[in-house]
Formats: sequence, C-alpha cells, structure tokens
Amino acid sequence: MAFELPDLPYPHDALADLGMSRETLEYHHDIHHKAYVDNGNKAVAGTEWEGKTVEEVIKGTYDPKAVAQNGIFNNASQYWNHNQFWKWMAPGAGKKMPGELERALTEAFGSVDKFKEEFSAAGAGQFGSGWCWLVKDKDGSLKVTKTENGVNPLCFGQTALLGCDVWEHSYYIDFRNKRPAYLSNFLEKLVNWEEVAARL
Ligand code: MN3
Repeated sequence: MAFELPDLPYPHDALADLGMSRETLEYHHDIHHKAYVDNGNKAVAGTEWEGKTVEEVIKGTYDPKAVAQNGIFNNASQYWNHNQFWKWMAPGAGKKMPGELERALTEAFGSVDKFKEEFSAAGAGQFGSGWCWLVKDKDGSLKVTKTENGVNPLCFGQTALLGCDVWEHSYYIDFRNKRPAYLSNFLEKLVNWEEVAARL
C-alpha cells in the first residue's frame, strides 16, 4: 500500500490563534510530512515491504540498535506519527476533556495536572529530535514515554493515545528555542481530548 499524504483535518490557518501558525503547518505538513511520504515510498519500492501497511512496515523494520541508519523505518514511522499528530489537535473551543479520560488520567497519574507535568517533562527532556507520548501499555496501564527520532509506541506493542512532536521543525517558527512553552501551549490550547479519549 503506497503511503499517501493526508489532507490536514482543518485549514492551515485554523490553529494560528492557538499558537500554531499557518507558516508552521505549511512547512510541517506540506514539506516535512510530504517528504516522509515520498522518501518512504522510494525506500520501500522493490523491497519485501512494498505493498505492506505502514503499521506492518514499522513493526517489521524497527531495530533499536540501528534507528538512525534505517531509511525504511524512519520514513514509515514519521509518516504514521504525523498522520496521528494532525488529528490530536483541533481548532476552536469545546475541546473539553471527556470525563472518562479525566478519570483514567487521575487514576494513573494522581491528577490531570500531574499527567501534564509528566508529559511536558518527557518532551522537554528528550535530547534531540523525538516525540513524547501518552500510551496504553500491553497490560492496559497508562504511561508517559519519550522516544528518539521517529520511534513510536507501535514499536513496543503499545497504543498511542497522544503524541507530541518535539523535533525543532514543529516549534521553531512559533516558539524559537522554547520547547517547554510549545509543550505547555500544546496541552493547554491545541489538544483534541475527544480524539485522545476515543483511543482509550
Ligand atoms: Mn514533525
């Protein structure tokens, strides 16, 4: 199955009032995400992975000892990560956290604020490029994790409930070097909590 760039679920300027500018989304979606799609298709062409689903490619090519050198894995994982990332944000008000999610986070982390602190610390503490995540682990427990480069929860058999891109291309236009401010803004203004709850 060839990788295809999905449209953003909202116009490019829809998040501008919430701290993610049109310019960021033009670069991040139209250029960076598209490059993962194009390079991923080139990388799998003629290999055993051509025609496989992106999830199969990610799980089948992940090698923790050789992440940086693995073009098929890197492009497939970043393709998938960004497909999710756009859906984890939404414009406008009315993104209240569903009660079911609030209860699950409180049970796992002590409070929603504690969860946000842990999530932000994971993102701020990821050295270099990567992602921070809220995952449902194989035993059903909720955890905050961080990963390098394009590595994602699929690699570990976990369900990604929420992820935040902490590559510089995700925040440098709007927040310059202030990754913690970008993470705080993401949690307070951008996250579509209904999408997160739907993945529980
Ligand atoms: Mn990115």
